[in-house]
Amino acid sequence: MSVEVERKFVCDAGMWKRLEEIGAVCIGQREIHDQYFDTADFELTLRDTWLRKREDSWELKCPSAVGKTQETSGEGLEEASLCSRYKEITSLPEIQSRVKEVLKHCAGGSLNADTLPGPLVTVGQVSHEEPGGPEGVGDSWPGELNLRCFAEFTTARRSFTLQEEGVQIDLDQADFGYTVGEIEVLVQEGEEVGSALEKIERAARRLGLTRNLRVEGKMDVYLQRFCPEHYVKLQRAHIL
Ligand code: TPP
Repeated sequence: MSVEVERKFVCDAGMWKRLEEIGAVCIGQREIHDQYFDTADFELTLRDTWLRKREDSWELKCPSAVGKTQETSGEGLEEASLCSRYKEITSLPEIQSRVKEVLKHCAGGSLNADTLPGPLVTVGQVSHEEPGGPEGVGDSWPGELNLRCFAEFTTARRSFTLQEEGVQIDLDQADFGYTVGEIEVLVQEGEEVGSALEKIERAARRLGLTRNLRVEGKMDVYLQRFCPEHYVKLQRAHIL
């Protein structure tokens, strides 16, 4: 399983030119439609667990302990504090079991995950329970877990690579009027994160980015605008 180490940055009007100057290669551009899901009490996101449907695929981002010990001292400290790291899970059965696990541990949780149905496969409007069967591709499963969509937006993304560094740089323009950049390195779980932080720091320096700046992600801005009460709760929980 891979862990995504990333640093967000302010994407100003000069960024395209700077990317070109440092030899970044454009590797594509696409529109991404995201729907984020949680319970009515936000039991997932308050545990820093982010379930989304991106186009037609389910993804779960959850905290990773990768490299935490390396952050307590040393030169990488500043870069480490600017970078987030999340496990990204894309296998639907694994996503479903992790989500159930998180909900099971929620105090006063609205459901008993032990009695939840197994993977579901939807055929037309009819859902069939298929324990151990093919991957649950039907979209009735979020409802079965009392999950509903709380955020939905589309992002125009342009991706670049700095091949010699092994980093990807994404410039994201969300349809609710927010633009942000991300420098990203994928690390295999269990691998050390120090070299990823160094790569990100080198790329950031080459892009002329100011240090010490925590930049808001798309979700920070979306929640501030459209779910301000939940945003405050996430801030109090030190998740955003
Ligand atoms: N943004 C920052 C700067 N810090 C965080 N801890 C989070 C977001 C929490 N978080 C982790 S994964 C996630 C969120 C909101 C879902 C969105 O991830 P993001 O990397 O913003 O979007 P992507 O690049 O995957 O489209």
